[in-house]
Amino acid sequence: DSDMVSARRSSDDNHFSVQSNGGSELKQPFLIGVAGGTASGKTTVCNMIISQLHDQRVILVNQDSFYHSLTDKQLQKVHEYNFDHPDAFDTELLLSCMETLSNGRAVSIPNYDFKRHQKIDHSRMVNPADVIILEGILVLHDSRVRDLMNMKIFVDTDSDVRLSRRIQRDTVERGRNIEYVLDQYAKYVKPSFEEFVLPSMKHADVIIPRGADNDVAIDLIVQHICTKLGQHNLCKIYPNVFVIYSTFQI
Ligand code: UZR
Ligand code: MG
Repeated sequence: DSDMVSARRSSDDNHFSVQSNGGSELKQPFLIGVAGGTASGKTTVCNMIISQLHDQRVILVNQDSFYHSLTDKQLQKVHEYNFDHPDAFDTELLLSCMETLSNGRAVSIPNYDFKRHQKIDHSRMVNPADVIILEGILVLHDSRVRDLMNMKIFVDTDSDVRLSRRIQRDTVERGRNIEYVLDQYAKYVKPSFEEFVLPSMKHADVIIPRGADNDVAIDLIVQHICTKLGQHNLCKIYPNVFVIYSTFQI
């Protein structure tokens, strides 16, 4: 199949470079994007996938980490800032971090403080892994980010369920008042969902209805990842075969 063919071909093309670096350039991680509206259960779906991938090294990257820091001027009018718009994110930085990770190299990912709406000084060093999951409302919006993904998932949960969860989370966990949460939802969250998040669903390979309640969908996704990783692991054997072969030739 196509994965095997490309692995074979690249081993052939890089006959000697494969020998010199042990074929490490072929150990490309499997990159998964998980999008969906606010409070759709994206994080829970990701954690369920991760807990079922026992034998793999998995890392989770959140699009929230790439929020732009607000300027003093924007902070004074924070109620008028649209955190649900694609421009709220530093997509160039997200793209370069994901490219680095998908090339199997470690990268430093920023940390974001939801209370201060600012990047935190210390960032998180993320090591390469077998599976990289990128989660966030708009991870399927930018075509360059989508093109890096081996699998694109959209978590499709009813809007009323999402709004009630959002109210719960923002009032209980983030100490916001309900008037503010509802105002934000009507002014920015819902319009941006309709304009940017929902249209990105057409790019998904898999749509999960009812989010984290859907055990069957999550099982199927994990099965698929394992199958693909099996192929990736097989691919990793090819460089060694070539190394032995070329050693004999010499
Ligand atoms: P999830 N968000 C904040 O509330 N504060 C911030 O500083 C940055 C983001 C919210 C944002 C969006 N909207 O709806 C939500 N607002 O985080 C996305 N207002 O996070 O996918 O976990 O719901
Ligand atoms: Mg979340």
